[in-house]
Amino acid sequence: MKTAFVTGATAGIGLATVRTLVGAGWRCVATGRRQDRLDALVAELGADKVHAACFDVRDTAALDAALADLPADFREIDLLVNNAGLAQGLSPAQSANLDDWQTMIDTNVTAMVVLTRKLLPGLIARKGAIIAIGSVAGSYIYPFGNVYAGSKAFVNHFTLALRADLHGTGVRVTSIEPGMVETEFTVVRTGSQQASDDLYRGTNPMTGQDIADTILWIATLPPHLNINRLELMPVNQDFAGFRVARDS
Ligand code: NDP
Ligand code: 8X3
Repeated sequence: MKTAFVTGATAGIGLATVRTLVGAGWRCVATGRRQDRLDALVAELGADKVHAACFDVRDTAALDAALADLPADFREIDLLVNNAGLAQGLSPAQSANLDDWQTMIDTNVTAMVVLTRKLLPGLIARKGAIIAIGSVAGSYIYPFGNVYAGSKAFVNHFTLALRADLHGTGVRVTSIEPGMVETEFTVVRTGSQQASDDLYRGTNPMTGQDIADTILWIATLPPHLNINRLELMPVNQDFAGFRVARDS
């Protein structure tokens, strides 16, 4: 039985990914800060299939403790899903809150590289795989995206860079770059369930399950195949964003 380590498994894409991988016969380490949701996931899927690791990914000491506490059956990681992340307080750069910027950099960038570095020796030993959830925001700029977009460009690019360093190891590395997925992401981004509902209404966005199914597909391809990067959008979203301002 293969084992995955899925960050951000208390909601959205990560939650759907754990359910999907376990449904396909995997074990999962499920991480997040909300213990109640992790406990519910273990109760739903079984303690033999899911190990709950409750910690803040920005806290390296807590990460180290969580890794040291992994039960024997969950220690040999075959797949790392770098998913935990957020957009917070999106606003014009000139009026942005620096704490919001720091939170996005610490979570989306620093925590991801620290965890990846710590799991790499085991992933190499097992010829495992890394799948990161970047974003279309890392390739196409939109107003107020600033640090979120920059952090996701980092995720996209760091993940591709791992391919080069892992040359010849047999480790597979994929950057998944989604557009709009209806999750709790926009509730966090705007601080409002109503704003989130308003954004998605009538757009037929992707779901966490769409991305989880994609992760399972990539993770179960024959070992000689590597999807380098995969960009997905709902049909109703596109990337035509040029604007022009006129002098008054
Ligand atoms: P959700 O808000 O639904 O889920 C985010 C997950 O990340 C939660 O499980 C949350 O857990 C976890 N997380 C956030 N901060 C921390 C932290 N400091 N420590 C531990 N866990 C943390 O959003 P999505 O499922 O949509 O987002 C998942 C990933 O997908 C993110 O990286 C996001 O940038 C990316 N993405 C999302 C898109 C979208 O449209 N939804 C599009 C493109 C990319 P908890 O709060 O319990 O700690
Ligand atoms: C966020 C992607 O399309 O919602 O990562 O801006 S989108």
